[in-house]
Amino acid sequence: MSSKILIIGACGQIGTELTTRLRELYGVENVIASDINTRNLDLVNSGPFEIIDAKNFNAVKDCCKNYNIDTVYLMAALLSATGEKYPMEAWDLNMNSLFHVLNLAKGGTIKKIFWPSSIAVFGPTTPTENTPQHTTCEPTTVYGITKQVGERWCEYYHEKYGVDVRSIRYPGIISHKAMPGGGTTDYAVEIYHKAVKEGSYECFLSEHTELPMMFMDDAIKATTELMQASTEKINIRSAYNLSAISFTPQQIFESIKKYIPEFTITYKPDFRQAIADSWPSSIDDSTARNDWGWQHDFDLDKMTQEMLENLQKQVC
Ligand code: AKB
Repeated sequence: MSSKILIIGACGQIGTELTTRLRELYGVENVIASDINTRNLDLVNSGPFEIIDAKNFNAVKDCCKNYNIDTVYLMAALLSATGEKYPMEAWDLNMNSLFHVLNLAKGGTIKKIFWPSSIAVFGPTTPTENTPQHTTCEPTTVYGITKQVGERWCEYYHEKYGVDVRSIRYPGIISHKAMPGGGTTDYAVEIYHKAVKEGSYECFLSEHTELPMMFMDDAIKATTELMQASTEKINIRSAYNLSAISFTPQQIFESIKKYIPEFTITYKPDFRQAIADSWPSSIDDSTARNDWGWQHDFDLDKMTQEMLENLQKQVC
């Protein structure tokens, strides 16, 4: 039987587009999508799909064995804003799901893991501009703590048990297919939807809050390229810094206004402002660029054009 890929959390914002891309690369039948429910029916009906609770070790193990899974992409997680509301649930899901796949790899059931980390590993004591690959990481959110601890465990399992686990510190990801849920960077997706559908947006971050961001196509490209890179190119087994663009709510608003001049914005910062304030404004990803050749394609205006074109088609 040929080896296969399992995506856990396939119905989420990144999982949805990652599933499509991996199926293009490796064939529909070789990529098993899974999630805790069937909330994305297009995805559920587009190829092999299993309902799996990422916290259930036996469910993950049985699926890996039944399909002869070789590689797992673990995309299930509670993000920064939701994690602050449900700290124990975030710890439970984010840590136990990681241990399950690390232990399956340690035991030889699977061979390779992709696990996403995040800029949330950084905190107020981290240098905010061009944040280096190796720097102070004192996160102040539960989500950030799970990602920072997860990175340590990934490196530990690689060093001690030879587990081939690879990871990226994703910035905020912007896309027009599945909506993000429960993140602090979600405003940068909502703003496009509101611009197209309502012509105005009330932003939950202040106008000058600069954060690292990336268009989904770049995030998917980075993920597949990292996983395809030969082992000797992977020098970081915690998680790679990854960067594309940084902008503020004011700058994304101005970019949208070039195409929708009547668009208006107001600012009403909420609890997510403190989370955003604890994160860097830009990231130094030279290690990823040097090690496995990472390059981004989308700047702010190119992303805005792509987002508006696609969202306008959905409205028509
Ligand atoms: C969030 O805002 O929580 C996520 C992230 C930066 O990891 N998008």
